[in-house]
This record gives sequence, structure tokens and C-alpha cells, in this order.
Amino acid sequence: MSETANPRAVRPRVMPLPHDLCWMLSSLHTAAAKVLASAGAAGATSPAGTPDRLRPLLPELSEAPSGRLDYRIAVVAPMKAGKSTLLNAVLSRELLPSRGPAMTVLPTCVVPVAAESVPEPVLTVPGSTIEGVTALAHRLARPGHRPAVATAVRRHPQLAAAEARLSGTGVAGPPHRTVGTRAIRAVLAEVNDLLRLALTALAHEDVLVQLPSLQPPEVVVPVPWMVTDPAGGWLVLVDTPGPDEELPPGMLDRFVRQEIHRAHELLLVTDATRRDNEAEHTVTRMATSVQKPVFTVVNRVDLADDPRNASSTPSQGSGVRTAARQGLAAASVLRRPPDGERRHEASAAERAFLRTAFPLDWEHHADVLSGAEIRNLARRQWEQSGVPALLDQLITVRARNPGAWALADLLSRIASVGDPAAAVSGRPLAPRDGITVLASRRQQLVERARSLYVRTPITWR
Ligand SMILES: Nc1nc2c(ncn2[C@@H]2O[C@H](COP(=O)(O)OP(=O)(O)O)[C@@H](O)[C@H]2O)c(=O)[nH]1
Ligand SMILES: [Mg+2]
Repeated sequence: MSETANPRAVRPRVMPLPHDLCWMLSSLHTAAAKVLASAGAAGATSPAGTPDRLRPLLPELSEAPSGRLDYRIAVVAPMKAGKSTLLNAVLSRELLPSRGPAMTVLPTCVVPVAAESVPEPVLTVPGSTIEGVTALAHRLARPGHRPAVATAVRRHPQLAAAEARLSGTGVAGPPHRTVGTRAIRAVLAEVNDLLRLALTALAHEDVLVQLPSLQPPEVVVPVPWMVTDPAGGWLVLVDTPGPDEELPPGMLDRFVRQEIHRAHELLLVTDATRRDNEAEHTVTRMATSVQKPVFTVVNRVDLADDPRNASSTPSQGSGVRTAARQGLAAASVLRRPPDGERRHEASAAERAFLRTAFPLDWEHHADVLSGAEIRNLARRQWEQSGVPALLDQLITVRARNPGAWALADLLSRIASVGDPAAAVSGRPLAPRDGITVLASRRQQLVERARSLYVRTPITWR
């Protein structure tokens, strides 16, 4: 794989998990491989179904001894609940495209890192995704498809820019690598608009079959709340499309299901202004049908007419209430501009913030308030937005030690396949039986990890 096709190539190198854990993980992997190798052999005593449950864990188990693991949190929600805006608020910059009409089609991975290690966000689009998107653009540009494209744009005027790019000379896919917030937002918007145009104009063709093979682009983003780079791996936050009211039902569900399946944990965003609707039920069902922790955010509380709606946190797991747009506007003012960032960009952030804080007379406030006063107001709005609570309760603790969180998850999944007590009754296991060895190595790892991460609120099982 070429360097530019590999998103991990731009992640900063991080400290691996402690050496003895890596060594123990290596022997755990060996034990698991032995259980699988002996499965089906005459006299094998594995509990029924063990190989089938263990086999899917083998890729992760073979990766684990490297000591650098991803911990994935998928952000799921009905469309327009504010997923992209909420992630932007967490990142303190307007990085992921967001707007009134539906935007996100392709999931996008975000890897937060310390501001010191990467000066500006870097987007990498995997080679296979570039090829897939370019092929779709070529198909859309064929003269035979023009009427369908024109009809799609009449229905969704926000896709006019995507149509215009098709009629230029030489249809090009997205670049492998893009640096800088604004350029990244533009590339992601172009990719998502093109895919939406393809889904709308070529709905009768096999576009849907191709879509799930597109790999998510990945952005490595410096964030103000990380002082040092993560340890033991990387936190990956995944922005997903919502079940979409502007596309036929179920069209993007496969993307969402795929990301829910790959995630360790889910961040479920609901809309305080539109509770109890079908889209919310669909997403909640998807999220709760898998046995994964769910953290819930009720967003847009600034717009909720009914304070009872605004104050309700859903029944699943823990949660917070947010006003993501307000949080993002405040964070954009508070983020220290990197050296060389032009002054007019800072004042654009201040104007955008004042618009959210004083919708009716923001221009007056822009005239009379000093920069320091605006920052003070932004600080207060940031605190009230609920985004700091989301950072405190869910994100920063995982971002510090993503490897340990991923390890805890892996070990608990192995527990369910490697428990000797689950052996078929009446066939006691010999002490050297593979599954017993696997279970005891797993237990040793749990005990060692528990003592190493005693200050981290991880449940080791
Ligand atoms: N008033 C208000 N608007 C919001 C909030 N969060 C998002 N929005 C707006 O809702 C629209 C859709 O947001 P977006 O993040 O694209 O939603 P997504 O489809 O879930 O990713 C955008 O116009 C956002 O500016 C919020 O907390 N309050
Ligand atoms: Mg979105």
C-alpha cells in the first residue's frame, strides 16, 4: 500500500502499551491460535461454538501485541440531529461539513491528537475510495445521465455545485491528502455531495452495491484539550450519515450498521426539538440491538420549546444535553489561532460567535465589545453548551489511553468465548486444554492491566 493511501501514515507515532502487556498479548494470541488449530481435531474439548466465536477476534488479537490499538466511538443519530456539528464542537473547529439540508453520506473518521504534534488537520482519503468516487463521477458525467442528474439537482438544489464540477474538463476524484481546516471541509463536502448525487440520479443502477466498499476518509486533528498524544493507540471518532429523509429509506443504513459493528462504543445523538419520531426510533434500535455501551447526547437544547424535552436524557446508558452550534461558535473563538493564522479569520470566528449569542443585534455587539470581552462571553457560552460535559464524561478519558480501553473491550469479548465453565457438561477439561490456557492467560492480563490502569475508570472483566 502506498504511503498516501494509508491513513495511519499521518497519525503521530504514539507510545505503545507497556511492554509486559504486549508480551502477554502475544502469548494470548498464541493460545487462541492453538484453540482454533485444534478445533475439530479428534478428542478436542472446546465448548460447543467456541471456534466460531473466537475466530472473528483473531485479527484483533494478532494486532494487539503491537501495543497500538484503535478505540472507536461511532456517532449515530437521525439526520440533522447535529452529529457533524457536535463533532466539530468537540474538535473546536468547523472541520466536518454540515448544513440545513442533508450532508453526510460517507462515514468520516476523526483522530484527535495533541496540538503540539500536528500543526494543522490532515485528511487522508484511502486509494480505494478515490477510485470509487472517481468512477462514480465519470458515470454521472456521461451524456446519457444528464437528464437524471438535472432532475436530481432540481429536487436538491444544494447539489448544483456537484453537477457543475461534472461538466468541467476532466472529472477528478478527491486528492489523497489535504491539509488545513477549510480545504478539508471543502473536499469532504465535494465527496459527500457527489455520492448523494449518484445515489439520487443513479438510484436504479448498482450504486448501492458499490457504496459499502468505500473506506471512510480519516482526519488527524490537533485539539486544544489534548496536551500529550494518546498512549497505546488512538481514539477514532466516526461521523456517520443518519437514516436519511431525502433518500429512499434504508439507503445509508448499511454504512451506519457497518460503523456500529466496528465501534467499541456508541455516541447516540438525539434532537431535543424532534423527540419520539421514526428516525430516532430506527437509530436507537440499531444502537441498542448490539451489546455495546451507549452514551446519549440530547442536542439542540437551545431550540427546545418544551423544557421537559430539553431536560430529558434518554433511558439508555449515561448522557448529557448540548447546544452543539453554540459550543462550536464559542470554541472557534477560544481556540488559540496557530501562528500565522490571519487576523481576519479570528474576527470571522468572533462574528460567527456573536451571531449565535445575540441573533438580533450582533452587529451592535461587534462594534462595542473588546476582544477580551468577546472571549469572556465565549468562555461562558462554551461552559453552558454542554460540550465540556461530553468531553469530561466520555471523550478525554478515552483519548488519553485509547489502547487500554480497546484492550479492556477485547479481553471482555474473549471472556465470553474462553470460559472453561462453559464447557460441555460431563466432559471436564484437562488442565492443559487449550481453552483453559486461553482463559488463564486472559485472566493474568486482566489482573496486570487492572493494576497498571488503577486511575483510569475502566471496568476490567
Ligand atoms: N440551533 C442549533 N442548531 C444546531 C445545533 N446543532 C446543529 N445545528 C444545526 O443543524 C443543522 C444540521 O446539523 P448537522 O451537524 O449537519 O447534522 P447531522 O446531519 O446530524 O450531521 C446545521 O444547520 C447545524 O448548524 C444546535 O445545538 N443548535
Ligand atoms: Mg452530518
